[in-house]
Amino acid sequence: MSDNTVTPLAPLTLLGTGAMGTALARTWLAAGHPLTVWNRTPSRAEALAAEGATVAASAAEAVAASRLVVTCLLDDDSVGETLDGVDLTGRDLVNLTTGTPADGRSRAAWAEARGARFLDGGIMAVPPMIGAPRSGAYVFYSGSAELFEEHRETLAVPAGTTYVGADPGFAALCDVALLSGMYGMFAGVTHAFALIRGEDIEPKEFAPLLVSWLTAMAQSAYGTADRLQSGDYRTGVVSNLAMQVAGKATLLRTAEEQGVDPDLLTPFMTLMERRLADGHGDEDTTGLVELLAPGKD
Ligand code: FVH
Repeated sequence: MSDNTVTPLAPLTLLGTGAMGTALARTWLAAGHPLTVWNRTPSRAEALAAEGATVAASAAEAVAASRLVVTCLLDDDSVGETLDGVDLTGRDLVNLTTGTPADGRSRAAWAEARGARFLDGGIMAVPPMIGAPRSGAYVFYSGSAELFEEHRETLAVPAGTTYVGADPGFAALCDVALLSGMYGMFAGVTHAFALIRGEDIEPKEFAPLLVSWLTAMAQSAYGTADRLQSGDYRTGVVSNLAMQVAGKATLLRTAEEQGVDPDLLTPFMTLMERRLADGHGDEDTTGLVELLAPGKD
């Protein structure tokens, strides 16, 4: 005889129904999780009520409704304001609000002092990627491993899950490190388009060339990682620093010829020159990490 019993999906509470909170909420509702939501501005939660969410009248009421409580608010201060005076005893608090590593660590201590287990999260996605199969969306998690294991399936509904350790600051650290890498890339893309601006080169024709070059060059991060871990910055070097610094003049002169402000380019060039002047011309750019973060090994 087959057992037709259906295990009910875990209920959860979500505080914050802004753009990201709403996207998260919709995936849990669509998957069949009982969901209680609260938002400071109640009108922003109304659409979710029509989709099956229970809208709580206060953050305290929302927190009381479920063991698993997810926050997706503007910043760490708004998390503090929202949960100020709310009883967190026995709750599993998952904070998907973007913050710094120090925010994650202090929020963990704060939550634990109030009787809650704590997991911090860094969302590597924009709202349209949430719940979209094959979008590549995922969330870095760090903090209580027990909490993560217990709620892993529920947390995996909106996006992939990557647990990066018990230190509650690590999710934010990985999140911000990836975002910082992204802004370096945006800077390069901006400078490249500025160079061709006003020339007889269509940006739309140039874009695929830029994307394929950056995609190929991004692979160099693996070599950088190998050298950082071995401490040997000379092995596996493909383009040495002496050659790259010599080429710098061409890049800067081209910017000048094209009437492009070199401000996005010069900080990196200056770092390369400093490392070369320190006698590291046979390395590649790996050693610049030491210049940016000295004395950390
Ligand atoms: N949207 C994105 O592209 C990024 C992708 C990566 C992750 N981020 C982070 O997600 C957090 C929430 O972002 P969001 O997109 O939902 O942001 P908003 O639509 O602006 O909604 C903000 C919510 O926060 C509430 N809120 C703001 N201040 C307070 C406060 N003092 N007390 C209580 N709630 C507060 C706000 O409420 P209301 O203005 O509607 O009343 C919204 O619910 C964020 O950390 C991103 O960095 C998103």
